[in-house]
Amino acid sequence: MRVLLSSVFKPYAVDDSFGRKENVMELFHNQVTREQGIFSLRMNHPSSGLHLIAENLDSPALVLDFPSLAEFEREVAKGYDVVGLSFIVPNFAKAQHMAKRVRELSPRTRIVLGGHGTTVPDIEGLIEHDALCRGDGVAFMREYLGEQVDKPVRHPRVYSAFNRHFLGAPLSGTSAMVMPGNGCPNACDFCCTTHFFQKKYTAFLETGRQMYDVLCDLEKNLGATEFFVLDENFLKHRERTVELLSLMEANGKQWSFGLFSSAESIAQYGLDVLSRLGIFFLWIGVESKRHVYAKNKGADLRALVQGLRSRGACVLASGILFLDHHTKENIDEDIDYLIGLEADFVQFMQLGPLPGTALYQRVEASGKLRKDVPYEEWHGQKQVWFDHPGFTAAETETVLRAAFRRDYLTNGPSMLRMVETYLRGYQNLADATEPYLVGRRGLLEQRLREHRPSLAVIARHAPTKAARERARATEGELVRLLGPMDAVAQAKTLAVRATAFAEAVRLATVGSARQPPTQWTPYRQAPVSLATRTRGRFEAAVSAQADRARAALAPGLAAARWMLGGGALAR
Ligand code: B12
Ligand code: SF4
Repeated sequence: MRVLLSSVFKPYAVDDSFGRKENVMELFHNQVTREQGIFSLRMNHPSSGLHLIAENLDSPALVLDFPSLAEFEREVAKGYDVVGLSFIVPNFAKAQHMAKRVRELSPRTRIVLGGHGTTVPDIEGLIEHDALCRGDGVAFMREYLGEQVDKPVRHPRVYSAFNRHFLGAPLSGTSAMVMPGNGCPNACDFCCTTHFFQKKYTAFLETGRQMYDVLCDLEKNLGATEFFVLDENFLKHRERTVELLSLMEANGKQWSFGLFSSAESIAQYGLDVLSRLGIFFLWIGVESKRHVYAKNKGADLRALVQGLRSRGACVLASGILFLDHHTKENIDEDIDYLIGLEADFVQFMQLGPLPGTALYQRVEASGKLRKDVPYEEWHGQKQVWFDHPGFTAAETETVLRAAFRRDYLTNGPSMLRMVETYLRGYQNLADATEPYLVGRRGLLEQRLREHRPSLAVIARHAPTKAARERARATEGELVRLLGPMDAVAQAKTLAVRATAFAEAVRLATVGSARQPPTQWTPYRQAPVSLATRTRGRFEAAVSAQADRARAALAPGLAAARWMLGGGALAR
C-alpha cells in the first residue's frame, strides 16, 4: 500500500474560488498580530496530524504539506493506493476540488477524508471519498490499511515552525512539535476540539517518562531544546508534568515549552514550578469577562498573566467577540478587559458556530445560522456567519479590526511586550545561585540577545510615543545588565533596519500574503527527488513574478485604456 497524505493546496490568504484573503495559513498573522504591520510575527506550522499518522503506519507514506494544486496533481498521477486529505471547515472547497481531481487523475486510488472539516453536515454527499475519519486518524488509518491497530503510538520528528520572520528578517532557533494527546474533557460549548474527540482526552504520551524520552529523541535528532506542545490543555495532567520536570532537573535539561492551558489547570502549580519548567509561551482562553466559562471561575486572570510574565513566560490571552450578551454598548467591556490584562499577545476571535459543537446545534436550532455564507468564510476573522441581534455582519468586521488596532496602540507591538517579558524573567532570576535556575537565566539572556537588534527598529517606528519610549527604556536596561551591543549585534541591528524597510515596502506594494514553501516528507520510502522539489519552487517563483509584473503594469494599462476610451471605460 502506498499512501499520500496531503494538506489543502496553496495559495492561502487570497480571494479566489477556494478561499479568502483573511484565511491566513499562519497563527500570529492570522488571528493575533494581524494589525501590527511590519511588527507582525510571521511563521508557518506543519500539518502535525498528518505526520503523526504517517509515522505510525507500516506502509510507505509521503506527507505533502502546503503543495500547489499542480504539485498535488503531479503526485496523485503517480498512482497511490490511498490518498488521505486533511482539512478544516473553511478549506472545504479545496478538499472538495482535490478529491475530484484524485478521481479524475487516478480512478483506482482510494480517498480518505480526515480532520475537523469532516464535521460538515451531509459531507458524505458533498466530497468524493471512500472513507471518512471523524476523530483520531492513527487508529483509523491503521485499521483501514489492515495494519495492527493496538500498537503503541510512535512520535514523529517534526519541527514546530518554519519560515519564521520578524521585521522581514529570519528568526533563528529550532523548535520541535510535541503531541502528548488529543481532546479536552472541559466541554466548552464553542470548542471544536473537545467535541471532535468526544469530550475526552486521549493521551499518546501518558507519563512524564514517556514524554521525556520523546523530547530526548527530538533533541538528539532535530537539535531542538525548545518544544511547542500541541495539546489543548497540557497542564491539566499534573502528574505527567511534575514527573517530566523532575526528570528534566535530574538530568540537567534546560528545555523550554510553548503550551496551551486553561486557568484552572495552571492554578494547580505555583509560578516557581512553571518557571522551572521553562515555559516561554502560554496560551490562555480568557474568552469573556461577563460570560465566565467554568475553567475560569474564580481566577484572577490579570494577576495570572502578570505573574507569568514576571517569570519570563509570554502569555497569549484569547477572547471571543459577539457572544450572546454582546451589544454595541457593552462589547467594549470585554475588549478593554482583554487589552487591560496586558498580555504579550491578544487573540480576538469571532464567535463561530462550527459543526459538531454544542454552540452550532444551539444556533442552528434557533434558525440564526446564515446558510448563504460559503464555508470559505467560516474562519472567524472577518464577519460572523450567524444573525447576531446586536450587530450586522459588516459591523462585526469593523469591531474586530478596531479591537486588534486598540490592543496594538494601547500595549504596543507584541514583540516589544515579549522582550519586556524576557527581561522581567531575567531580572527575577538575577540573584539565583542554584545551577538549574542559573541555566534558566542563561536561556532568557539568550532570548534577549536574539531580539535585541529589533529593539532599535521598534524604538524608531512603533506606532505610539509610549511604545517607542518603552523600547528605548528596555534597551537602556539591557545595556545596564548585559553591556553595550557588540560589533556583531550592531551589524545585525543595521541588517534588521534594512529588512524592516524592505518589509514595509513589500506590505505597501505586494500585500501581506506569504506562501509557505511545499514540504515533502517521506516515511519508509526514498527521499523525494530534487527535481520534484525544485520544480514547484520554480513554478511559484515564475507565477509570483508574473503577479508582480501584472500589479506594476496595472495602473499604466488602466490609464492607457482610459485615454483610448476617452474616459468611457472609467465610467
Ligand atoms: C496548528 C493549528 C493551526 C495552524 C495550521 C497548521 C497547518 N499546517 O495546518 C495555523 C495556526 C496556521 C491554523 C490556522 C487556522 N486554524 Co487552526 N488549528 C491548529 C490547532 C491548534 C492544532 C491542529 C493540530 O495539529 N492538532 C494536533 C493533531 C494531532 O490533531 P488534528 O490535526 O486534529 O489531527 C488528528 C485528527 O483530526 C485526524 N486527522 C487529521 N487530518 C487527517 C487526515 C486523514 C486522512 C485522517 C484519516 C485523519 C486525520 O487524525 C489526527 C491524529 O489524531 C487546532 C486546534 C487543535 N488543538 O486541534 C486548530 C484548528 C484546527 N484550527 C481551526 C481554524 C478554524 C483555523 C483558522 C481558520 C483560524 C481560526 N479561526 O482558528 C486558520 C485557517 C488557516 C488556513 N488558511 O487554513 C479550527 C478548525 C475548526 C473546524 N471545525 O474546522 C481548530 C480546531 C481550532 C478551533 N478554532 O477550534 N491552525
Ligand atoms: S478548556 Fe479549552 S480546549 Fe478545553 S474545552 Fe474549553 S476551550 Fe476547549
